[in-house]
Amino acid sequence: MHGSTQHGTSTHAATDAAIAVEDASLAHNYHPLPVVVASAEGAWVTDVEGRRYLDCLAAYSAVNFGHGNPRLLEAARAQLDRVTLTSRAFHNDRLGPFAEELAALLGKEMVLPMNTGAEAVESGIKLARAWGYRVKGVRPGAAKIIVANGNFHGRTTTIISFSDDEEARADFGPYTPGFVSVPYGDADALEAAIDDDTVAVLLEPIQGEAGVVVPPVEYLPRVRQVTRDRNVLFIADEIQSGLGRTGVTVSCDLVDVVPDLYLLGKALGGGIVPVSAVVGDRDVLGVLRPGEHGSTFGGNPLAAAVGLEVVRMLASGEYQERASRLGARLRTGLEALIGHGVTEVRGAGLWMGIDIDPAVGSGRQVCERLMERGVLAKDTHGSTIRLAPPIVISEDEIDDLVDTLVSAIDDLR
Ligand code: IF1
Repeated sequence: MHGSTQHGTSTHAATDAAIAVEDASLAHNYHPLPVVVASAEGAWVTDVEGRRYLDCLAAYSAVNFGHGNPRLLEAARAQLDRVTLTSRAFHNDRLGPFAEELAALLGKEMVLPMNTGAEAVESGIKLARAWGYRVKGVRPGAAKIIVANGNFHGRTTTIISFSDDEEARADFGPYTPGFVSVPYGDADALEAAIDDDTVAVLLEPIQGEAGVVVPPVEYLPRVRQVTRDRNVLFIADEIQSGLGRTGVTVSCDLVDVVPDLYLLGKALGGGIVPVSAVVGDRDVLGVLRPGEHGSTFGGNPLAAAVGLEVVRMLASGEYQERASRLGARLRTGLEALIGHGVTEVRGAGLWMGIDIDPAVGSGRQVCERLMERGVLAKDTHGSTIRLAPPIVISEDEIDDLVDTLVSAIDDLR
């Protein structure tokens, strides 16, 4: 990468010092690559040694619009000088326009604003249960939600209760009941799991942490049909897959499916503030009564101002078109590596999961060599790496990325 030409210095003194401070005072719940980011712009970050890296993670698709996006920074700066937090005990003048335009963007009627993705998922679970008891007439306390094997929906104790990833759930019990897990991509298994107590199905339209797993094209339409026929809510977790990442506004658009609830997060905050939301129609979101759910920061004016600008940037379709066009270029480049250290390439738009031949090395080993060459990426389980650069990446940078991946793999062979 031309970022690597900045790698003249081989010193790591500032990096080592920064990491040492962290080691002493930070919980070790991550195993980060040994790079300490100090600044960032567009698709690039700069570390404390002054070395530049192409960011191919974009904070797990929370930085879809690039680091320091001028429109988003301007929206944030303007709001910082007005008001940033009121709580929902009072109205603020940014939340209404944000909710109205976000709902319109997705063809829905209402928005429940929260902060993190997990909060949006938890809110979706609470909404589905309340709808089940108050509208569908499910037996009190009996509500069940169907989820998919290999899911990742966040880190709260209820959410990890229905995870099948031991690393995410071990020693965090007792677990929340009321969830049934079925194989992802198998609509027959999902249909068979529905019973009179089922209130919802919760799915990622494309599974992120599982390795960017795209289901068969007929899967989501079948799920939509079955849930409609059985009066079960279809909740799409678009927290990682949404907001332009896959070349469309939300990934359900790829197969023309409209769920009952969209869960959004990550890029909704423009990479500046945590913003998440549940988006749906009045027949579901209308079940909530005052005082039944909330959050200190949910819907704060700073978050709403940034979220509103994100919605307006998506309304033009330019980011979706760009992700689709650049993603096709990236996919073509990556597919040429199959049989040369890569066994499979999956994805949609500008979101790729690449399986490295285990005989060559692990995903982590490839990511370490990518880092040495000026590219930052993250492995998921085992030997898969995920590429999700900011959508502002250029065609030349896409081409350089593929060349750098070839070099990193060759270094291991
Ligand atoms: C970490 C990956 C992990 C998500 C989907 C909800 C959430 C996420 C589809 C919760 C969050 C993040 C969490 C972060 C790393 C990343 C992640 F899937 F993106 F790769 F962990 F598996 N639904 N995913 O992807 O959103 O509460 O984090 O805002 O936990 O390390 P959050």
